Amino acid sequence: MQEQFHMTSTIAPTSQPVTSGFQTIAVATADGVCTITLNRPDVLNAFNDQLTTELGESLKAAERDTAVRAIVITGAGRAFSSGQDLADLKQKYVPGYVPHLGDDLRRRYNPIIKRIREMDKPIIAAVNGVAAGAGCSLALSCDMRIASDQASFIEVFIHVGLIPDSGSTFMLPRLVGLGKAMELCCTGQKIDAAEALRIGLVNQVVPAAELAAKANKLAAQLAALPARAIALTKRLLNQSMQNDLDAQLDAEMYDQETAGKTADHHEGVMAFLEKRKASFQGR
Ligand code: T3D
Repeated sequence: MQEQFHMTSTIAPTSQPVTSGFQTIAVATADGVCTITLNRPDVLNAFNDQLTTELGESLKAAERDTAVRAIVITGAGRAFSSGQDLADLKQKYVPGYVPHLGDDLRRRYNPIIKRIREMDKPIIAAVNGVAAGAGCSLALSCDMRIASDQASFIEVFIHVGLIPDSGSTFMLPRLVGLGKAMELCCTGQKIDAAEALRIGLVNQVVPAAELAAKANKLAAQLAALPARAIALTKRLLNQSMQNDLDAQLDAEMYDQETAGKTADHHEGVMAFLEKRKASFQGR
């Protein structure tokens, strides 16, 4: 019965080569899926200024590109990301220097996290290796996480005398509960992929060799579904974290009114009744 709702993608097959112009990330778009690869493998994809700038720019471009319907973020080499580049900080930490890490977050990290959380398009973290500090936060901020069996997660901030930032104190308790979040943040212990799955930190764990293909398959699946309904669903689920029931029921009412007017809703109903696969247009 549900079979009739299975979709066929009507996204024009497009395949752009890896975008040039970026040095610390690689971006490739094909068939509605934009894959952004953090690309400083020698330092486990640590975030220097250039990487946060390029990541921010690539997300903005993907958000604006109507050919992109889903995004995958992953890392090159053996890590997802080791967080802030500590060598960059060390360069600045000469006697008399007063760090303003709050400014740094406002300027570099927070806009990335907000864009990921607020953008209409679904974003998958394909966590290929260690995700530490702000690298862990980046993975947590995505809408779904697929981890390789080689992945691990560390709220490492405490080991450098910092608090969990880039949204970790927001996302982590919502994903794993307050007590577990407290434990992970205050001990800075590393957890492997199996434990991450057990506590609900990731959606699935796959063999390392299959990670890219599985993440791309899920992203392509999302890209072929009704884009407006996906966008509204993402927003509603995020709003539910702050809303009471009345407010949430109102929000559902409002957004269903919108979804009901889309061509994709009409197509989905017709496809079911005509016992054929739906062909969604993303409008
Ligand atoms: O600026 C602000 O606004 C503050 C914001 C802060 C946000 C944060 O993210 S704070 C947290 C910063 N990150 C860390 O403290 C993590 C540091 N790294 C590690 O603890 C470990 O590297 C890992 C647990 C992630 C992985 O360990 P392991 O044993 O697999 O690898 P490794 O040997 O430690 O690292 C491999 C190389 O990457 C090594 O370089 P080398 O010796 O081969 O030349 C190492 O120095 C380098 N590397 C790893 N992480 C970083 C890094 N270099 C610079 N910054 C890093 N974060």
